[in-house]
Amino acid sequence: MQRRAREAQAIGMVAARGRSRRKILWWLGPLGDYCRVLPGVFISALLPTSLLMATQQQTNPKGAAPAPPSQVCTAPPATCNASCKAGRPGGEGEAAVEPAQHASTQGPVDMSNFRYTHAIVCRLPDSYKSSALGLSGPVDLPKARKQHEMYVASLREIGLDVIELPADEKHPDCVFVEDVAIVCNGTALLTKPGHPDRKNEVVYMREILKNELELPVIEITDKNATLDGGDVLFTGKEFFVGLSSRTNQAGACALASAFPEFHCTPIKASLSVMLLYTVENSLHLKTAMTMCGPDVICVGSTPSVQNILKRIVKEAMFKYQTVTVPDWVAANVVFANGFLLHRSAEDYPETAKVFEEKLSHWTLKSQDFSEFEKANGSLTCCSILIRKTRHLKNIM
Ligand code: CIR
Repeated sequence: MQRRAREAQAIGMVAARGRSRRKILWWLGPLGDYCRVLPGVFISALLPTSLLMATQQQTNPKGAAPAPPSQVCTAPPATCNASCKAGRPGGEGEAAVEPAQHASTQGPVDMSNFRYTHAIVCRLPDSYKSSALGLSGPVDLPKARKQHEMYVASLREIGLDVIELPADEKHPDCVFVEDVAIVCNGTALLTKPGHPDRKNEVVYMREILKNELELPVIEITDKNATLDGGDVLFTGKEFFVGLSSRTNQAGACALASAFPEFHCTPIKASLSVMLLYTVENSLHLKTAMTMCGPDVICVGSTPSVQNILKRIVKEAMFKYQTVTVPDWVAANVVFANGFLLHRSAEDYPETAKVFEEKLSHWTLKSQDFSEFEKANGSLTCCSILIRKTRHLKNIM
């Protein structure tokens, strides 16, 4: 591990200095205080559900300005000790979804949650070609490396300091760093990858997050929890967690506990999408939908994906617009610092057209990614985006 850390430095990684602290909670209402301090189970025992729901509606009406963090509290199930609806994942149901024609015309937008300073990526090991999970065709390794280099170059053009980890031959899927850590508000949560072959990928990531980026790192203690970062959709205001073959309810609860300042809603994301489109059941929630602007979700048009979107919209605490693309795999985009990195016209011509038409108010960057899709990988999978906030001591 130490050897890999030294290697990483040697290949020119940019290691940011200065400590990050948890976001300062600048406002806490009385109910918010209770929600943070008392275990959720205790809260739900104290207050009737109707009161909790009423409070929730009062503080977070859809379409209204977001309530300050911590005002959000839903009655959690007995198994979950966090502000999380993990006991009742979003089910089937109708919900209104508004298409975004031109998101930039919707008034002032808050970009702050989509501004980043750093990205962590990992180089591609040779073992990827033969041993990556869920391979659906022969990988052209030199082509894959070229595509990855372009991807990293794009992240740099977006203005990010890119920390490039050396390839780990023992972990053929190590290039998909997104799955092993979730970084939000200056705090990192190390995940518990749902596939046994990927569990040890967290070892090196822990080292980098703690010692190079100097981020506070939260570990999941529940031994039954599984959580892949690819199942975690952060909208800038709340989390949705796909319950999939890789992520379970205990994993969703762990996320909710790690980031109590945000509402967290588990969404059953597995069934139809996976059965229809993958052999190996390794698809994540974010494969078929990601943020493509503040409050705008980019989503595939297939019925099963639209069904998942409906559940999200129905359960959401905030209102979102959508951009629908014909190729559901190409709905996975990286939105950062006013740039939108999306699948190229060579990979998905129809979807690329939609981006040109509807999202050209962002700086569009297109990316060939065919060799990663062969292992169920998509654009967000290959990086962890981080915003290093100012040192707390410096601003106090
Ligand atoms: C796996 O099955 O774990 C990898 N072959 C693909 C991981 C893709 N990651 C992601 O969607 N976040």
